[in-house]
Amino acid sequence: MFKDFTETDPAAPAPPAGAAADWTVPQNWHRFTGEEHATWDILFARQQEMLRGRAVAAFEEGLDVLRLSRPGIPEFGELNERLHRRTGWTVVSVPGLVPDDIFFEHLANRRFPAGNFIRSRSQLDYLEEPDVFHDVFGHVPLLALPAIADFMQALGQKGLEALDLGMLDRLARLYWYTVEFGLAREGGALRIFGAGILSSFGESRFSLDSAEPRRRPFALPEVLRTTYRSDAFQTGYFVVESFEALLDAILTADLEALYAEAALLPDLDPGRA
Ligand code: HBI
Ligand code: FE
Repeated sequence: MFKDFTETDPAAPAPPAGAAADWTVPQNWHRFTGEEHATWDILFARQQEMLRGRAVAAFEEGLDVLRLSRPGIPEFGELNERLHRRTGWTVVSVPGLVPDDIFFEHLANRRFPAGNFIRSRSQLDYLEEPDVFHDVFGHVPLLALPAIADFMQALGQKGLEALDLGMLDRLARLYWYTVEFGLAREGGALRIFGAGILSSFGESRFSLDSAEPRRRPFALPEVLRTTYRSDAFQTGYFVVESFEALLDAILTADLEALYAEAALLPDLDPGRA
């Protein structure tokens, strides 16, 4: 699991040395060691096996059209040729967590920031910050699907607006319960589409098979009121019926009105009965 990366410093720190004003850095692919590439391969093989029949169909298609199953950490130049051709998205390299405004500005411009490092071999299941495996294996395949590509861009735009309104905590819940921990119903079966689950060995089984967590139909006003935790498996998930419906929800909602409405109501616990 990873820590709550929504709590970045509002006093917008300067980018670290070597990073551009938008916090991007060259991927410098040749710098990855053989051990680091092998770490990717271990994680990839383990997740691909675990996710068989568990991930939404578009995830498998994305892995395929982006040729992500070739060994080693993907080289972004090559990955971007395929991804950009499909949906106009590109992956950019960042040193780690970036400030909220920078993050959403990238998404609003169809650039997905990916951590320029990989977890250590001794910590395959623990993530302090999103690394290249979480970001590229978890998030990027679905960016090859037009509805998700558009949804992610809309999250970027709405994230920038929410920052201005002082409502980022609410928008972050929408991000969390969809892009990170979303489930979908496909042909009557529950499937995973959130990157936080897709990139987690333990939670990819737990989220679908365990009787513990609640699974509720996705409803935007309810999501905006639902708290989450970032240091344990979720106690509740939201299930979308289609990505087109999800996209439509964010594009047609009056988020400012929903934020105001939510502010008058108590927060909801994701694990409630
Ligand atoms: N930075 N690199 C990186 N990756 C993220 O997912 C990220 C971030 N900065 C801010 C942020 N996410 C959050 O504010 C959103 O997930 C809500
Ligand atoms: Fe993520």
